[in-house]
Amino acid sequence: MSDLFKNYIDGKWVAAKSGNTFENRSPANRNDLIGLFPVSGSGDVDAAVTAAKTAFAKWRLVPAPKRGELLYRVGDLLRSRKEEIARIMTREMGKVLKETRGDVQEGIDTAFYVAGEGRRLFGATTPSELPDKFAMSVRAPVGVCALITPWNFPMAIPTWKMFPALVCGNTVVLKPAEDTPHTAVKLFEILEQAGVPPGVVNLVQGRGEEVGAALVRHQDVQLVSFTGSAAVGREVAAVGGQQLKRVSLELGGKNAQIVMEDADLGLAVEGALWGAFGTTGQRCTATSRLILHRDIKKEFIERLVARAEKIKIGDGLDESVEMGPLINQSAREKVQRYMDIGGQEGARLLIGGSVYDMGPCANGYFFQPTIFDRVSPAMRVAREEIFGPVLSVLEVQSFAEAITVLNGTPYGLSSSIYTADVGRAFRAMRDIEAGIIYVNGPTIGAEVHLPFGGVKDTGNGHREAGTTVYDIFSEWKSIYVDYSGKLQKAQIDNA
Ligand code: UN1
Repeated sequence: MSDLFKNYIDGKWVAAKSGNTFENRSPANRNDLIGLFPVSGSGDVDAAVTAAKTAFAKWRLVPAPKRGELLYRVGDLLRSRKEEIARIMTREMGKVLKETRGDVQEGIDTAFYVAGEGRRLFGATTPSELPDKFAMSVRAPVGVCALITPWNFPMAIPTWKMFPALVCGNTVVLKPAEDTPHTAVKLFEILEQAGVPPGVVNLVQGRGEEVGAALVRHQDVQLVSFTGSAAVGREVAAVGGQQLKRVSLELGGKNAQIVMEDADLGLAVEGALWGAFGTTGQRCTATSRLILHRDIKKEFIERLVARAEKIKIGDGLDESVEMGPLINQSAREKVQRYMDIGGQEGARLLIGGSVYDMGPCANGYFFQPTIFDRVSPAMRVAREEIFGPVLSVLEVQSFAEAITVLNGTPYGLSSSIYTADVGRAFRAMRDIEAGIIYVNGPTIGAEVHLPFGGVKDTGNGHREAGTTVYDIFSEWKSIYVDYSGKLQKAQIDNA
């Protein structure tokens, strides 16, 4: 008998109305069945949204510092179960334990950071232009928020949406990725244990086409926060646009690391390895392009390849393993397709390029660390998000060309430059078109108290994390209090 998991709606664990379930298997070993999870539909979404709508009436009136205190409890519980959840996450989505511990840590960091915000959520007071009149702006909750999240950060991303939503006084329905339902269950166990009131947080498992779509079009959902592909993001935005719903999108990336001829090459090699092959290249912030100055290119590639060849591939639960599998069969097929595309376009394969199925890896979705050389900016392997351990190397002759090449993709999430020249570093900070820029560090590793998001096709202008996330999850109210006892006319009486 496999473990059978449920949705969490209105404070109760319930099966999907259909009674159907789907299997969740480990990407490191298809024979490892983790459990059965509900195949939900629009009826389940309706129940969850109704619960969230009802709960909103009370939750919005709970003082924000109290809402924050609940998040301190959630943070404490997450911390006490960090190792357990990291192991569950590695088993279910494949990245190595060190990284899943980091993923849970990101949830813990967010919990404590956001909990403190319960005593801030600052608005502004400002003088009125009229006598005996007071002016201020305050934040108000938006209402029922649908959170649709990916599998690559199954704790960090749901929590960095949910906790800010809650502290602002919203209620939420989470639809986690089909590949990581178990981590979501763990998060909800903790929310329940911490005492989050029924209906304030709801979990509906299932497919994006059914659950996600039903949430996005539901009339009682005021806000959709989605992290995933640009293709799905466009559909979410279209429906949200028709309904004039607030939609926050966090989409793809084609992030590049520039290495100039004056850089510390050892440091830059380490950065490229971590950025490209950490999380098996499956971060929105992963390094998928390496822009090398021609003077150091040969030496850099030799050092990089020598290190990449030694990366130990395997089950992430083995502490000695450095790179786990891809998430599923279709992800691996996609990466394989890009091997053909790169080859046909004239890119040269330096290492990798094939599935990895040695020994115990035969039953998982493993792929070799792969590096393409002789990539030019117009090639698809230089422009499209592959979401796997594939790095495309582009050669440049100058700093100006490096910046032009870095900016030459439809995306603008993360970026990096390695240089010892402070002037170049500042010019890069000014001229790079990306939401996140690292100087002498890899493209991955954003911290929770800075804005996270990107420009161009990476999103629609919002920034999660930091203090900017509250502009997603709250409405501004401008309030004027006239205590003059007479009708005062702005722009007229004081002209
Ligand atoms: C993602 O890539 O989907 O900045 C999120 C990072 C992590 C979050 C990544 N803190 O790499």
